[in-house]
Amino acid sequence: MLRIDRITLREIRLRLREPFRISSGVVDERRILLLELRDASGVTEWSECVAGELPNYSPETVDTAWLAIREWLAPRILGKGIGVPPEGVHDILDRHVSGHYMAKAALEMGCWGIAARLRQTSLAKLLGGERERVATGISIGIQRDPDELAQRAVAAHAEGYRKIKVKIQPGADVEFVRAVRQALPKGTDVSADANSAYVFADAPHLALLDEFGLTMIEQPLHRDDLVRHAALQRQLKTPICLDESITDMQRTEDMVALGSGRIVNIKPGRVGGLGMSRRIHDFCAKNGIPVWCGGMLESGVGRAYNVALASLPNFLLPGDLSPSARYWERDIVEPAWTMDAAGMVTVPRDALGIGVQVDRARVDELTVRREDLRAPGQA
Ligand code: OSB
Ligand code: MG
Repeated sequence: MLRIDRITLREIRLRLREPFRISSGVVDERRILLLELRDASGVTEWSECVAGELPNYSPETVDTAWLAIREWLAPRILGKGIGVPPEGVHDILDRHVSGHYMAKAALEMGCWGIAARLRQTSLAKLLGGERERVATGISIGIQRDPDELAQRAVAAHAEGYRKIKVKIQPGADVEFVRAVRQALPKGTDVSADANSAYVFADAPHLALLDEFGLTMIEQPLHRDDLVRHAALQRQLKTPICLDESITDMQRTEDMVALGSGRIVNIKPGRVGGLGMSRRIHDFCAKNGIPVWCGGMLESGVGRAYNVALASLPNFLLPGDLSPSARYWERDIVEPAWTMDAAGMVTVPRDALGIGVQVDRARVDELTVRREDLRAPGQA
């Protein structure tokens, strides 16, 4: 059993080394919501809420997540006995609270981190992860022109990344992808992510991407549009991968039933946590759908949860699990996340909990707001 008696919410600001542009917006300084959970035994662990600054990728933001956690979600687990492993947390948080997946996930994942520490094991082992190292790809934001993008893709490939994903949008797609494909060695794993920038009428245009042999095109259409994704998939040779659309089990089942895509990007923050990530993973494995772990420009805390998850067996494609130095001058964890020359990240299987230590002094320095939530009657 675990029993969370205090949750400290903090917002920190962390500047990206360079702005990251996707079809729906750009971010240069991350507002990161961190949670520090304390078990009644005194054990503590950190988790991260992946909500963004603006409701462009998802309806949630840092501010809505803070509100949801404080008002509706944290009170459901504070002071309550929770089984280990904490598979039941998802349903406790989900009952009669719709949406707010990222807020739920931050709490749910924190419970997994605490549970691992209580069991004196690593998060990766507690989850049932098997890999000792996981393959990583890079997600490159939209650039000024095709040459600039191609240069970045070449540099990333030289660093060892095993998948090059480029963000696309109308006006920055076919010629950009062509430049990347031409600049990289034949056979390099290249994919494109549209973050819902297209509509179904763009199908003939998107079919122009087929000639580049992409591993996938990620989320071309609106998050709610599984029906048109299925129609689009029938017109494309390139496999569609769904990201924003996959928020729970039903959506994953519907994707498979309708044929809305052939690959799934799992982000634990987007689906309400690690328990649901694992259920989606298992369902996809049974249905022959490869999955990979997406990223949300997390700090080293959020990355730890992603890396542990990506060590499960059906994570068959490289994840967006770039090392700390890709994002930050300096991460908030020790050790910082690194990638070897073969594009592999080591899973901290033999460490306790999430496997990295938070640099508390630095987090204190970066904190712009803080709130302690406690179980009723708790000091
Ligand atoms: O669609 O995968 C996405 C970042 C923010 C919002 C959405 C996405 C992304 C990324 C970044 O692609 C992946 C990473 O963390 O490196
Ligand atoms: Mg995506």
